[in-house]
Amino acid sequence: MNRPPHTQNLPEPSVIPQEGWHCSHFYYAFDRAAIQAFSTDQLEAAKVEFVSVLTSTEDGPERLQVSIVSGHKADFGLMVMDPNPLTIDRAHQRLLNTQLGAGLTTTYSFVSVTEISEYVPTIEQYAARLVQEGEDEGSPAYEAKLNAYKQREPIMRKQRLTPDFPEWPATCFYPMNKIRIPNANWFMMDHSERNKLMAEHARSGMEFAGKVQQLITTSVGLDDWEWGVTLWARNPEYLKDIVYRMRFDEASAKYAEFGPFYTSYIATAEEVLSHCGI
Ligand code: 76R
Repeated sequence: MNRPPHTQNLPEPSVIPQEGWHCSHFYYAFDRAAIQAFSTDQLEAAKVEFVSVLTSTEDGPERLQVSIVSGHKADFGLMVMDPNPLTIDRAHQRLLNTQLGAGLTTTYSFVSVTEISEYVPTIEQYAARLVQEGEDEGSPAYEAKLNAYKQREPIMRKQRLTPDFPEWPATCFYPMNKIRIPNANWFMMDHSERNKLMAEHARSGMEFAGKVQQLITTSVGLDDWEWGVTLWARNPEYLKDIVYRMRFDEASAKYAEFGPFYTSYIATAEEVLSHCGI
């Protein structure tokens, strides 16, 4: 089909991002009154189906992680990622359509996409930053640091756009905004100033290497907040430590506001059922 000239360089209409994946966080609670109405046989069959729907990989999303939620905001959560937002939503609908779906209520959801932040330095920007920080261009130390970044950059890129989930027990999700009020408006600041604050932020994040992994997904235009923050920790105490540490970074102290925190523990579907006494 002939396209009008001004659209000829545009990609075909699609729900699939040109790079990266869609991401949804879903939270559910069991409706015990509804589940009590199940016969023993019905409940046993429903539990088998629940486990199979949450573990089957057929036509499923690229990533699906189940966790047990602390506190009464929810009983369990799913973090689901795929290039196709409908494949993600299908996983959620499929769960609601199981027999146990009649005994589930939805408590919260958050829709976002992955991206490479505009503040992640390119190789050239990283080289310039090394010089700014006092390294002599071409010196062995400069070359070593630059080479290390060249090796790390593609791995980081993949992990930001199409991440593997860490094998750590604790996770925490919260939405956040950068505020827009007089005298503290993130979006009115020069890029160079924002870049400086994000570099400070990244330095304090890197102090938690090996303890915390983060995935920042963007929800501007997609959900009620601007970003979703997913953290995984080797131990839940590091969740507290990193969030406290970052409260002192100007990017968070002055400009960030946060939504509800969902703290949860990675589990299998069977573990969710037995933990919740279903
Ligand atoms: O991607 C990178 O590793 C490059 C450096 C970096 C960027 C660009 C980085 C590093 N972050 C970036 C962007 Mn982050 N981050 C948060 C929170 O609770 C709070 O105070 C804030 C919530 C945490 C805990 C965290 C952790 N970061 C962002 C952005 C997007 C800004 C944009 O694009 O406009 C937000 C909203 C945000 C928020 N960050 C790191 C971490 C950690 C642990 C790191 C080190 C990364 C690593 O080496 O893996």
